[in-house]
Amino acid sequence: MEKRTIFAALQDNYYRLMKTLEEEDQGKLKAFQEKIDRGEKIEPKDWMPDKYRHHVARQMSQHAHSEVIGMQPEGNWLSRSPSLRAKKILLAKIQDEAGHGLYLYSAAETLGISRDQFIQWLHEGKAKYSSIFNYPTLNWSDMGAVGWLVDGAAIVNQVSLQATSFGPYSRAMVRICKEESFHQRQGYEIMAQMMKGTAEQQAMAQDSLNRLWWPSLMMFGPHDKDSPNTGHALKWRIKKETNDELRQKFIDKTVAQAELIGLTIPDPDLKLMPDGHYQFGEINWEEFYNVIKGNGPCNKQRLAHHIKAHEDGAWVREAAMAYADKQVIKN
Ligand code: BYC
Repeated sequence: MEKRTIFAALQDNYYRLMKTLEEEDQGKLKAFQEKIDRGEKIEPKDWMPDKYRHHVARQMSQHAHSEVIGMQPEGNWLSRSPSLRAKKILLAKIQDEAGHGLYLYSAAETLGISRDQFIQWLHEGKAKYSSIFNYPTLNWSDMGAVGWLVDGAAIVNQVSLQATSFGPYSRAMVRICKEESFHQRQGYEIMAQMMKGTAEQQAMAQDSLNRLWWPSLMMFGPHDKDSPNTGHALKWRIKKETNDELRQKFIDKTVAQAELIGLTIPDPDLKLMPDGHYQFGEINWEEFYNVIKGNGPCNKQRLAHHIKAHEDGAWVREAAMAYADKQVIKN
């Protein structure tokens, strides 16, 4: 373990010593930009400016953390699923999220930063995960709303990210998107079932939508004008579309799905415009910033659970390392 801690400290220092764009070799920087502009992928062994490496590592690792932390609000309902069928489907979905986290950590590690380091940054509060997972899941219909809205929002974002410029991220997204569409459907199926049920079940479904609608819109991040990372992200094609463009796409496709099953979007300002897009009300940005600063309803619980699970699993990692060391000695 000692060796890994020293390695982590070195990596931390690397980021403090990161070159600015002005300090980079300008010829290489120009060739790098031209490659991106031609639509070619950047692969791990290709030259890239430190800032690009850092930007992609930040986004991918936060994405991986979101997948893993996102298992907690759903895991909360596994033992209380209303049928064996529902339980099996939810279990499969949660396992998929673990797999997504794994692909993403592995793809991010190709940038030269270890998974241990990413996790350490998460535990130290230096890395974020999606704000949505800091809200509680209070009843079974929240499982429907999470699948329908949270995975639905994630798909809109991730379909766009399939075309991202960093090769390993782009390829991970192709695979993840296939699974996400099953997740979105399982959530929508739960909501549709609830809406065919008793008045009480319908009220539960509407209540889930009321609580999770606005936090789902926040998943896309701040408005473009307040998004410090969007400039470089677009220039380097890390993001192909902006936060506001993706949020609009999500709203436009989700409103009709709500109406089809008799749900009402909790936004009195929602209005279909002649251009076919929905105009919508103001998002509570104070709430958003509060949640990403660590003060949401479940931030402390989510992180504490992750830290505990990580510590409880230390013996597995130590055993794997000891086994790997033995193999080196043997060969
Ligand atoms: N939550 O400059 P901006 C899933 C941060 S999981 C928290 O616009 P960017 C699932 C942002 O990081 C799928 N933080 O940033 C799993 C930045 O802070 P830093 C999750 C947020 O990167 C289990 C600052 O605010 N999907 O589907 O250009 C069960 C300024 O923002 C949020 C992804 O992770 C937020 N919502 O754009 C069920 C997608 N929004 O880092 C389902 C990958 C912003 O400078 N990520 N921040 O300290 C992205 O596409 C982009 O990173 C974002 C933000 C659109 C989220």
